[in-house]
Amino acid sequence: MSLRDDFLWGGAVAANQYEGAWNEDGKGPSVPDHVRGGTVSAPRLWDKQIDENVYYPSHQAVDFYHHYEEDIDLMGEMGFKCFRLSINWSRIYPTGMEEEPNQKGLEFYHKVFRRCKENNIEPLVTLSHYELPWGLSEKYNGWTGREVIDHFIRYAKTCFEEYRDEVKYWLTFNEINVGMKSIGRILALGMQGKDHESMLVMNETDEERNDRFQAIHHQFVASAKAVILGHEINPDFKIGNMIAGSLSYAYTCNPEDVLMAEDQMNMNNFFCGDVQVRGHYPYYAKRYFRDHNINIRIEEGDEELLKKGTVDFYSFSYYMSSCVSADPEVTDKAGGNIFMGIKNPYLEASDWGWQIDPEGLRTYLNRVYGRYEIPLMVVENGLGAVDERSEDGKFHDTYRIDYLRKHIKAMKEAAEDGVDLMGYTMWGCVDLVSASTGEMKKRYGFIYVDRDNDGNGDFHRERKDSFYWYKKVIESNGENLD
Ligand code: BGP
Repeated sequence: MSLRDDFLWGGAVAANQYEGAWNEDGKGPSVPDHVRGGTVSAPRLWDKQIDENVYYPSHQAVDFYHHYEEDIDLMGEMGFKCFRLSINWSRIYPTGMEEEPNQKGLEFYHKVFRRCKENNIEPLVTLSHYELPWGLSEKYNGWTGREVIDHFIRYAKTCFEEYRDEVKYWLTFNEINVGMKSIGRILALGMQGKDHESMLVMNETDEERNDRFQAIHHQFVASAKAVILGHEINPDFKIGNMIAGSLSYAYTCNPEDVLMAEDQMNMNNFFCGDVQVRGHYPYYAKRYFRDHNINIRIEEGDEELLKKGTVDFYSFSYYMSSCVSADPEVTDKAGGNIFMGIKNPYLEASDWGWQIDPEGLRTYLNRVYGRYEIPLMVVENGLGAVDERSEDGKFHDTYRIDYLRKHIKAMKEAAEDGVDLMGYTMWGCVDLVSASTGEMKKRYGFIYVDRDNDGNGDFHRERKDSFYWYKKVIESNGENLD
């Protein structure tokens, strides 16, 4: 057997894309509640004031808030061992700044975790999945303000104490390395830009870039403090980081391309892991900061915290790979949500242009494990596709099964290679709102939800073919992939 007996099979979601009930039972607005729907060609815009006449996909999402029992039971039916979800920070602290938590918010997650337990499912909780309370974003320009660290730690402490006996596995920040790109300004860092600006902001001034790196530093410190605190509250906690897995290939064997690919791997992928696993900024940060005129304030004690607050395991999302080229003539771009590059002629792509690369997952797992030698977990992977109902009334999503099968095979190979792999949670196990485009049309799930891009539908759930397939995969611990 190539996978551990206690391998954590399951699925993953994020509160803002899944829960809905955006202003129920005392929840305050969060950054994504201010972001409109969009498409690949019409990027999502964000509004400072929520406009009653505008449709915001996160407001109802797919209504897990009122469907949690049914959803978790369906996950149980598939045999899930693990369910990755995020706690919506503004459900617990509505503006992020209250002294006392919102009891109704706390109670909701107790109910969720109890239901998981009844189904023998271990929760894996992300504390912050692009869900900064709007109040903090407004007051401090998001994570630019050092004060946000204290607000985050108060929230983390509440969660750790409250769910001490219900949750063992935690992640601090979802895809923390998204902040390494200007694209992460609003969603990952809660930094305010111009009203009605695209969420995928690509341009920034030098000063804005400096603020962005300051904000990332604050997240590093917050993450380290949370790890230290979590271990004090319950020494059995396993607390991980979460990286948007980005794999860059040199487009040719021209040494310039190779060097460029190395550089991208460092800056897009390894930078944050190096801080969170090794406990200090990587050697190449110095030159990058110098070359880009970046000067951040690292306060006394920060370095000590980074050193002490290293993570127990490394988790990541993996959807695609892309190429880089030093040749200005090579311009054929591949699609993607964050780290987009040049098209790879050897790969096919999804309907959204994301290049499908299962072998790349094996490469990635080996490279990361070789670098850090701590347990790894794939906490997001999957295929966003248009699902059409067949004439027999069912969803025959063979393309999704095919995608997952190849990635699971690659993951098993990596485990055979010797990589210490804890588990796999497929992204969007129940259809949910897309983060990059805000669409419902882009579906990932084993479970279909009746909801469309414009907010029509009654939220009822249906099993797709992949549901039955994944059940067999889990039952056989990954041996039966047919
Ligand atoms: C990751 C995010 C998720 C998720 C996923 C798929 O970057 O952590 O929140 O949405 O990408 O992306 P999309 O929803 O844009 O298809």
